[in-house]
Amino acid sequence: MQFVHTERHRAHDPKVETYLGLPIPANEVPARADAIVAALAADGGFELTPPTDHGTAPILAVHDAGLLRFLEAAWPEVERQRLSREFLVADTYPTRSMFAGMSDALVAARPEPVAIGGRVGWWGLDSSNPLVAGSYDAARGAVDVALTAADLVLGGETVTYGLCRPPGHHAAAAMAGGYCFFNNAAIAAHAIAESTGERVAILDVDVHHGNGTQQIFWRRSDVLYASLHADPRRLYPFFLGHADEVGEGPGAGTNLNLPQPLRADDATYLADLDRALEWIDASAGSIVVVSLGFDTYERDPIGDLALTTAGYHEMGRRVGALGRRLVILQEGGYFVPDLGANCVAWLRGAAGQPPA
Ligand code: Q9C
Ligand code: ZN
Repeated sequence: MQFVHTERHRAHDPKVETYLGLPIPANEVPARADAIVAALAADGGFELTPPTDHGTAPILAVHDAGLLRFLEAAWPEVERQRLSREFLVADTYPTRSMFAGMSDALVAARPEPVAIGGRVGWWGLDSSNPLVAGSYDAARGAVDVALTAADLVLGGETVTYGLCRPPGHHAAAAMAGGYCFFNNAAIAAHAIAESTGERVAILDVDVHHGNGTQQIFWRRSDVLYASLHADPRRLYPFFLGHADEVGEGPGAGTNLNLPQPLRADDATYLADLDRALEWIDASAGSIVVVSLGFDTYERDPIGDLALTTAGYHEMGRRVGALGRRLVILQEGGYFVPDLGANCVAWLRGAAGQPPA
């Protein structure tokens, strides 16, 4: 199997994030990718392919131009103002209750702030998403990884893996957050839909609901979104990911959320995975984009489900058995010691190989 990876991710190297206002060691760190690359190399069945530069057009096909402008300008602005922070994070957000009672048109016409502290809240979801000197460059690299993995499948490969870092599924059209800056999977899915004219399905198995991906395709019928995730009443992103979110307008019925109970095990999870796979199978299309997270793992420090390494092999096997071509893109997963084994297990399953 070809896997797409670049060292560019290393530029995004936050040391701390904030958790309920206090600094904690960052979870989304370069060592995550190092662990996966080492395990894929040790397996021997994976061939490294570097990404090609796709420019900003595929990003702008999915994201608001203002988000891209902000992410590119944010760190230079921090330096220009000599803010003397090792990372940028917001403290003020345009929360929905602030606008309660105002007309949609008037709310939509509120201008973007000019101060960096206002802009980072304007374009952000949460304060646990540190932006550092190299975040923009790394995020551009992750998009190129996703698009190159998609190109390989469009060129005839049956399954490819893109080691995206930073991840992407919390990033909405006009919002970064949850360790995500650009939505790698959404950008790839949109590019595939454009290029094939076919319906594309996204299967999101990160422990967190992919609120950004759901938002981007909410009203679209050409991209399906199915997600298994911890019930948002318990876990980030807290405000979306419920089962009654099914899409609207032309996208009505094209969104499937399957919230999971606390400490869900392999059997519980795989039963709902089958529901998601049957739902995808019932729709036309030949390519599935997988948002792959290992924060469903029993030892993950920020997840609350209880999947195992053997469970990941079986999950990959069932997704591969759909018989569709797969563009598998990395999202979360924060228990670094077992990330490599979990990733190899999943990918070997998807390729129809036995566990290592
Ligand atoms: N104490 C992904 O897995 N909140 N993002 C973390 C930790 C944000 C996770 C709080 C979690 C975002 C791609
Ligand atoms: Zn996650």
